[in-house]
Amino acid sequence: MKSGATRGSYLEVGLEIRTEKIHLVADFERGVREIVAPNLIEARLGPIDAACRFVAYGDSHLLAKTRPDAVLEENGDLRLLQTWRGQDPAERITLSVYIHVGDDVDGVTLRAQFTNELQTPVALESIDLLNLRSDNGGKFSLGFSAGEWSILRNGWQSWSATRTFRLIERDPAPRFAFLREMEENPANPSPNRHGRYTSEQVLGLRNISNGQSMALGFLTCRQAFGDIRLEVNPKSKSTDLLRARCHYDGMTVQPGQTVDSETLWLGFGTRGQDPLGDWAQASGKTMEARIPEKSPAGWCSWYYYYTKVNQDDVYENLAALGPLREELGLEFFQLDDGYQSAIGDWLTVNEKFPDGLPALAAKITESGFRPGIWTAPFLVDTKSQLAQDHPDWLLRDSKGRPIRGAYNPLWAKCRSLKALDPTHPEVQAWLVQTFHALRQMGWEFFKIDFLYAAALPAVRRNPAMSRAAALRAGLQAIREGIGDDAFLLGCGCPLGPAVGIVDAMRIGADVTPRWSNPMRWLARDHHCLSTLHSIRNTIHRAFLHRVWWCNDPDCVLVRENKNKMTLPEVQTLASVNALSGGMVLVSDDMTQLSNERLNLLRTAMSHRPQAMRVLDPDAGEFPTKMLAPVDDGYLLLVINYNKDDVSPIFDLKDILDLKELARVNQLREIWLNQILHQHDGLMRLGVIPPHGCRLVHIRLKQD
Ligand code: 9PG
Repeated sequence: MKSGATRGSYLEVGLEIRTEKIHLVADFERGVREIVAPNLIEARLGPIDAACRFVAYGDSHLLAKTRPDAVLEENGDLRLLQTWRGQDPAERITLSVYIHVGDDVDGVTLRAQFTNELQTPVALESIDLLNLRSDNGGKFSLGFSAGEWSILRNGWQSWSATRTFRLIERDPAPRFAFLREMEENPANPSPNRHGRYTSEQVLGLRNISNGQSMALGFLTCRQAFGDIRLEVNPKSKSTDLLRARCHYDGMTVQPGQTVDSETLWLGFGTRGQDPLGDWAQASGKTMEARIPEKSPAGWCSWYYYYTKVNQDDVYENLAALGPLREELGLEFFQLDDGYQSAIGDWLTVNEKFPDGLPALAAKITESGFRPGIWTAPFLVDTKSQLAQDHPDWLLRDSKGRPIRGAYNPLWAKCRSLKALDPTHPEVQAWLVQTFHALRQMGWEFFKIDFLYAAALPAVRRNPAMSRAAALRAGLQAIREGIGDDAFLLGCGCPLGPAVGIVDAMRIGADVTPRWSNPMRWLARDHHCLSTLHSIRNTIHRAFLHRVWWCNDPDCVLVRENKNKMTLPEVQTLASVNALSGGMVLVSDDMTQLSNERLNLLRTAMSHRPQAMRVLDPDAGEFPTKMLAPVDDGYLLLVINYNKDDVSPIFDLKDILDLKELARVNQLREIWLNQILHQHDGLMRLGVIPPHGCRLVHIRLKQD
């Protein structure tokens, strides 16, 4: 419902657009002066001050702060037009921002069009759809003090740390450059300073004292990586900067060409409402997310055999898994890194796999599993046949030197790898052919890894493609090669451009056969391989599951040998991954599993709901409580991250209304197989050992 219209004289001309949830106030001085959530206390921001940066005639220019022309379009959208004039006054660059407020979007959407009306190409750096700066009169508040905010920071790619922060916490950046390249957006390192946060594609904010919340995120990521930058003065707790930026990385825009920006969405909510979830739903819908009906379950070779895996290991595990297949509901059998003759040469095997790839796929299929295979399609070893044959396919720096795609101290043969340029038409054709060939051999499940390499800052063959567009083009070529019915799992992948192409996505760090990793302290690396980091991301990215794709929380390890995790740690990993509703692949030597550990796996596999909800996402890095609805009630998980025992009491009234509470039939702790009791909703969970958990089946009487 819109009740706004232009009114008054020129200088006072203004307009208002009102819906139940949003009031927008605009005028010809500043464009959108203020956006207010009328049902919330002190929830407002403005002015939005859109801007863009580009290079024309050899110089960098910023188009901002001009007095925009504001027009109320026929469909009720507000259009703001900003113009930059070139050397010849007839030549110009325009930035149009379209603002839509309406109940159909449950908030506000903003998108822009950048048009080059010069006689010469320009290089587009960035478009800011929102650029609120306190030094320019910008104001932002969400329920009084920012000291009460919980800030969700989303990492760039699969492995990047994702968590909530309080203002007193810093978002640290790893000490070493090669880690920042492999784990974070190298063009967007963690600020590592109090009050400063950069979140990729979406920022979630909640005022923890009054429950008011806001989500600000890009619905789309087809052509530009989008990020949200928040800077709060830690002393005054006032906001210095809130900015939503699309990054075009200097891509060429030809004379007469228009670039459509990604669409930004802004929404507010009170306690019990979930604007972050609303953003995710809208984004998944816009990007035509692929959501498999059933989350895959199966086996993966990596976390036991690593690169040393050989053909006999594969055959032995196939034989051991056969009898368990139906009981555990295992569908996929996935061979990971270690079979290939070189990184880049995916169709030829090394001496450890004498039967070759087609025979291997056939053998897996005969055993009743769907065969899965690992590749790192955008990485290349300089000694590979591919690099020898096509040195011109590599991504290069401005001096023409091939850039580093990955540095992995664990790869003995080749620690440093280069990256392929998927904007090169020949690379695209090679991707289609290679993946088509793998599919023809019988492989049906494709884990594609180290995908960030395609989106590293570099000089690209096609200068009209940004980093995000380059990655998406590469992923599309792979999808074309494997066909629509094959299962595609992304890993090490910047998230946004993969939505609508992959079926599943790794959403956290690799698990390790130990709870934590000393690199967290030694290298200040909060992204690194570590079971604890994997669990953290599985929890904080739970809201993306079955919305953008099927989440892959990484493998479960249940073995006793070659595993430094305690039994409670193994149970916690299995519980989080099962409860998440995402993929569950086990990665042990199945010929050596004890009955006890096999039973542990049976228990985990028989408790896989569709999805879970985090009850305390604002607990900081490590939320402790998760809940998942099941047919006859709920599964509740409570984790102890401490190094000492805890004996918590859980209040069922926090999750059940009084009617449901009266229907509680049985409370059973699953790992101990123990009946728990409640009085007036209060339930003692007993002693939880360090890094252990309690998984409670709350059964309700069915009426
Ligand atoms: C195979 C592995 C597995 C695993 C993937 C990925 O930062 N690093 O050095 C780093 C190395 C390996 C890695 C992730 C990060 O693991 O996540 O499941 O497939 O590759 O090499």
